[in-house]
Amino acid sequence: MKLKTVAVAVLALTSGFAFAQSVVTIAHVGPTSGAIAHLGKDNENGAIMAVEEINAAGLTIGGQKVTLKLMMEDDGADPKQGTAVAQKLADAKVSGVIGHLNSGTTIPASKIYSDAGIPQISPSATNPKYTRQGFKTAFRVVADDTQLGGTLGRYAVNTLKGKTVAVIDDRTAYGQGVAEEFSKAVVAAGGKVAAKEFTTDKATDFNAILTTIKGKKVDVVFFGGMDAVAGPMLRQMKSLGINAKFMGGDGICSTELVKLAGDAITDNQVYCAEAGGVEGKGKVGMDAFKAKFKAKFGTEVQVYAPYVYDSLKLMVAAMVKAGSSDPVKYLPVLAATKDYQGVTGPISFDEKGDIKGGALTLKTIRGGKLEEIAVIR
Ligand code: ABU
Repeated sequence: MKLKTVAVAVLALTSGFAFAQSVVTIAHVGPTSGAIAHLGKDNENGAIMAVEEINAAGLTIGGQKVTLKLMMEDDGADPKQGTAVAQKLADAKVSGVIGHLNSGTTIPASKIYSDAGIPQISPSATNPKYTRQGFKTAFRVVADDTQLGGTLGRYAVNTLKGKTVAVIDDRTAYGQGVAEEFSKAVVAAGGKVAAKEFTTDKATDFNAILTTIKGKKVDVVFFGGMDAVAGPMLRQMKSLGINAKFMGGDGICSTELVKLAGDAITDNQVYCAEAGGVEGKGKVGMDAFKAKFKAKFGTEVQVYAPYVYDSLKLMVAAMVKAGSSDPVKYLPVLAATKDYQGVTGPISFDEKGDIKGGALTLKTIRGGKLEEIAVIR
């Protein structure tokens, strides 16, 4: 017993990482302040739930009883704050990172985690670049903007019968990327992009760009950005008498959008897609998660809390399988994840760290509620 304690102490002293200690630290990062704090908090709550469940069940890694500690950080959805937080976590030698929420923070932070050898799983950043930088430490459990924008663009033309569309983006890595993919798909499907406008992720006044768009008499307005901007934009569309369909990616596909837009939304006017989805028997686990989440936090899931929950649990599962929380040891096991059964469905990673066969859930708003139209693979 004594020998074992000494051996543990020596390992702890000689290792850069906390793998020989009885506390393993995983960090969650998202914007828990600012305009999309409701989304950041949603993600953070997913991490809290996973950690509490793991600790309650008891965790043993490499024969040692371990307590999991969650470090919770706020990046404010700001790329500079995101890299500052990433550096802080690298300096703290955390065993892994779940985050960030936004592509604009996830991508620059991923270089810091890669340099530090810290595995990172983003539960929601959808810009394809994140996993195309050649970093062995970067993983994503959702579909990307190529799938999101492409599917929505085809749906706008083929199903909604939109002949002309206007595209607005918020100039973020996510907004620009998803808007570009949407535009490409619209054109490929035989539609026309009649207007391209942009705003910012902090803007509140869209009258100038919406007045230009009104003059183009488009069938569909697509917004590449987040719900905090989409809500007021929908209100101003209504004030200006623009009756076009309104589409967006996962950034607007939240329960909060309905509150932010108020009575500006009519049934079957808004279409969006979550970058994941479950069908059939998979819905049982997801529904149970949502009920448990509501009972614990008193709020509905916004979008990505279940994906955070799965990300954290699968990272810990890789540590258990590797018998170590040392990233050098568990990273190859994490990369080899195959058919992990999460509440968001089965998760396997491809060679880039992307989820294999990622799904999308197409949704609309009816009666003030987000309703699922279809899960698309
Ligand atoms: N995927 C939507 C929100 C996060 C992001 O990619 O910026």
